[in-house]
Amino acid sequence: MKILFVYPPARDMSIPPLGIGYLCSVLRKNGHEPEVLDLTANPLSEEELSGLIDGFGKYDCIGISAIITAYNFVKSFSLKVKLKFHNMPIIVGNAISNACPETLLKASQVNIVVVDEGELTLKELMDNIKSPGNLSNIKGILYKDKDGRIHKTEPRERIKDLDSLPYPAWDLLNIPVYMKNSGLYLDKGIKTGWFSAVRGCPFSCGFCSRPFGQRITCRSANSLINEILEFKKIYGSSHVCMVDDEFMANMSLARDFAKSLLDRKVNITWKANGRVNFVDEGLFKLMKRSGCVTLAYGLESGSQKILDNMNKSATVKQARDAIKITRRAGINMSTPFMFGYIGEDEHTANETADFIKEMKLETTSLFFTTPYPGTSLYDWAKKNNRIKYDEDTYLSLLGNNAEKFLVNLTDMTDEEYLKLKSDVEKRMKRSLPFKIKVDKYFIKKIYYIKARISLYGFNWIIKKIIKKVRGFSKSRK
Ligand code: B12
Ligand code: SF4
Repeated sequence: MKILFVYPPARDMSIPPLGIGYLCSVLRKNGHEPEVLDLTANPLSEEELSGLIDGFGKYDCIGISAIITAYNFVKSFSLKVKLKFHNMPIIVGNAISNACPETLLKASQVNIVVVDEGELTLKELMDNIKSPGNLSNIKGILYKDKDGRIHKTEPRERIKDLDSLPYPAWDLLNIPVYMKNSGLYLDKGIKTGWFSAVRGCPFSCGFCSRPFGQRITCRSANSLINEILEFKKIYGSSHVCMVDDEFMANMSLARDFAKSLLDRKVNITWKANGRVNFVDEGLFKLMKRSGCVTLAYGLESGSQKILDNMNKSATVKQARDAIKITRRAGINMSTPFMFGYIGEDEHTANETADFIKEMKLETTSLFFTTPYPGTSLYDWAKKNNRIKYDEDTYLSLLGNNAEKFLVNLTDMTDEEYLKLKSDVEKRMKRSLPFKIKVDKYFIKKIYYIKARISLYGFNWIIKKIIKKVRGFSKSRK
């Protein structure tokens, strides 16, 4: 069967859609013929896209990989496809499926939504795509029957042995485009490869929807390293980005990984997501020796009240200790914070600014808290009438605007809310130590130049200088 995977346009081009990569390799292994249309790596105009859709007759099925920000795209794209190919099955998977599967089936032309992991479910769907009567026997989906009624099948069991999956079909993923846009700044390795080793997360932060649920499954360190080496051989990468939300949730995997990188002399740098309650100085030093350059901690707030409201299962003290230990191990950190969670006020926002100042963090801006469907925060916001739009309008507004103020979850007026955010950010900028300001500017510049040289060769810098000199002399004439 021929399936076309569509990856919607998104603003961030730093990580390729690994989920599609896995699905393609599993389908290929089973005799199907997947292709990928990546509208993030290769954006198209409306006309170009319509032109392409005209040629969709050669596919047996269209699969869209969408997170909630692609809600609007899924609606308009599925309509365009159905207007030309009325009987074309359209399947959607990825995080949108946990967020609003029924709404999506009702509001769009999508036929089937695949929940959680896609490999086993999609393989079964493709084997049965010509006989829609069998859908009720396929676990892990919601589907619309010919009368428009929605049915939900039994949940699909998780894949037990992730090592048994083939490597993602990198050849279908526009790797060179993502390499150009990845880790241009504070990552040392620059030529990046992306890997997934841990699915699921045991925590229940109120703002987060975990696509793989609470149970954790992991790759083994050796299989992960085999994959990294294979990628390195093909693409010459020298840096690894572990994409998972919670790589450090399995500290023994992190230890095995670091040890094996050293034993097998892999010689790469790497970064991953950490959590302030998964910290161990000995392990971090080992990780550093193995090439770990950055850990990202979603610290979210410097106020214990807000962390508790978020159900973050972490304390400000743990955050403080984690920062100190990570620094002592010589590992860089990225530390995003949120603004405007339930209960945020001047006092809690200032606690966050004080914490950032005390810990000398680089952070100078705060993310708006946006309640995404499928989270307990969203349920709270709906119950308390904080969302001023009907569901369809709200989901459409989420678009690629994740950096926009959409919902006020606090007791402040919107004006007070925006003023407080801006005042606190100004304070954070002012209190940024001079050394960090200089580092931020120069280190970013240096890594940018290093990245370009590593991608385009030394000639890039010569051409750049010649262009600058020409531009300068023209402007003087
Ligand atoms: C890496 C990552 C990113 C990367 C890019 C991701 C990419 N290229 O796919 C970056 C950093 C760019 C990113 C950005 C954002 N992200 Co993000 N991201 C992730 C993260 C941590 C891992 C994704 C991943 O690669 N997983 C590994 C692969 C193997 O799994 P997968 O992609 O889920 O694919 C599997 C299934 O979903 C399914 N599947 C996938 N596609 C398809 C298609 C079909 C047809 C089928 C049948 C099945 C299927 O099968 C695959 C194999 O099992 C997830 C959390 C998570 N654990 O999933 C959040 C997550 C997807 N992100 C999220 C969010 C909110 C965002 C932002 C909006 C954040 C923000 N406020 O700015 C932005 C969006 C920016 C934009 N639109 O440009 C949310 C989505 C919530 C939701 N309900 O939709 C998640 C779930 C985080 C969370 N825990 O809440 N993100
Ligand atoms: S924010 Fe991180 S720790 Fe919290 S539930 Fe989501 S993935 Fe887990």
